[in-house]
Amino acid sequence: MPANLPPQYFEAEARYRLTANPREKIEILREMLGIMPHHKGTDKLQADLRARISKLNKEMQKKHTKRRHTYHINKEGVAQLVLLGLANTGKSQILKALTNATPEVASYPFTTNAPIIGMMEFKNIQIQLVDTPAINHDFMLKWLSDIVRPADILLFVVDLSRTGFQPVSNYAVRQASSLSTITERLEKIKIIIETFIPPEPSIEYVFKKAIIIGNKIDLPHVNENFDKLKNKYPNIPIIAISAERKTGLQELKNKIYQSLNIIRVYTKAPGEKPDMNEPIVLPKGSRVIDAARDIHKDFVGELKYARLWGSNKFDGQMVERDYILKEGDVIEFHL
Ligand SMILES: Nc1nc2c(ncn2[C@@H]2O[C@H](COP(=O)(O)OP(=O)(O)O)[C@@H](O)[C@H]2O)c(=O)[nH]1
Ligand SMILES: [Mg+2]
Repeated sequence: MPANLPPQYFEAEARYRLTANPREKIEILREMLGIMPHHKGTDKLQADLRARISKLNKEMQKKHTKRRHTYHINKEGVAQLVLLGLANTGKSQILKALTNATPEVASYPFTTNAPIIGMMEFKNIQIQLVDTPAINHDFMLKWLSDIVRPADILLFVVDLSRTGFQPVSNYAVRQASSLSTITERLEKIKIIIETFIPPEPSIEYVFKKAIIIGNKIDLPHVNENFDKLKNKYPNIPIIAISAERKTGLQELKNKIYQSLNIIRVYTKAPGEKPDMNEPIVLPKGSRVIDAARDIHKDFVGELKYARLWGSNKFDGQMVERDYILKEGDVIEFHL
C-alpha cells in the first residue's frame, strides 16, 4: 500500500537531514510521526521513526550520565526565578526583555544549552532570572533538577499562538498540552507545583510556587488560548505578555513581586531621613525584631522599641518589638 506522505513530511525530513543535534533530530522525527497519515501503508515507516527516536534518546541519556554536570547557581538579589518551557516558547526572549542578559534568541529549537542568568530590576530590588534549555516530552537535562530545586518561583512559559492548535497531528497535540508536559516532567523529578496534589503521599516532593507566562500576544488568535489556559489552571497566577514587543512586562513584574510574598522596609537614624534606595527585604508577616536582626544579630537583644513611619501608624509612633511590619514602613530603632 503506498504511504501517500504529504509534502510537509518531506520538508521535515529535509530538516532532519540537515541537523546533527540529536535533540533537534528527535523533535523533527516526532513531527514527522505526527504529520504522516496513520494506516497500514505507513506501519513500517512509523516503526522505523519510533526506533530512531528511541535510539537517539538512549544515546543522549548515555552521554549525559557519562559527564554528569551539577549546576549550582549562586543566588543573587532577593529571589531566584527559573524560566521553564518547551522550545521556542520565548524563554530567552523574556530573559532578554527583563534583564541585562543577552541570550541567543532564535526561531529554531534548543538554542539554549546551558543556564543563562540575568538580573531583573524591580522598584529598588534585584531579582535573579535563570533561562534554561527546553524541556520536552521524553527528555530533560539531568541538571535541570539542580536548578529547579533551589528556585523560589518557576516561570512556566507558554507560546499562546500555539497552545490552542487543533489536534491535527501528534506534534500539535503536544503543543496543546505544553504546560502539562512540563509539570509531568517535573513530577518525575519530585517537583510539584504548590496548588497540585502529588501523585502519591511522600516526603520526597519539593513544592514550588509557579507563574504562567503566556507569551506572544502580538500574534493572532491568542486570546482564546489564554482563556483556556486560565480555566485549566485556575489556581496558578497567569499573565499574558509579548516579550518581543515588550507588552505586559510591568504587569509580569508586579505579579512576580506579589508571588514572592515579601515586603520592603527602610531604616533611619533619629533625626535623619531614611535611605529609600536601600530596602530591607523580609518575608510578609515579619516583625520589627526581624528587621533588626537583618541589620545586626546583636540588635535583637538590645532593641527596646522602635518608632515607625508608615501607612498604618501616625508618624513616629512607638511600636513594640513584635509589631508586624507593612510594605514601605520606615523604622527607627531604639536600643
Ligand atoms: N511574535 C513573537 N515572537 C516571539 C516573542 N517572543 C519570542 N518570539 C520568537 O520566538 C522564537 C523563539 O524565541 P526564544 O526566546 O529563542 O525561545 P526559547 O527556545 O524558549 O528560548 C524566536 O524566533 C523569537 O523571536 C513574542 O513575544 N512575539
Ligand atoms: Mg532559549
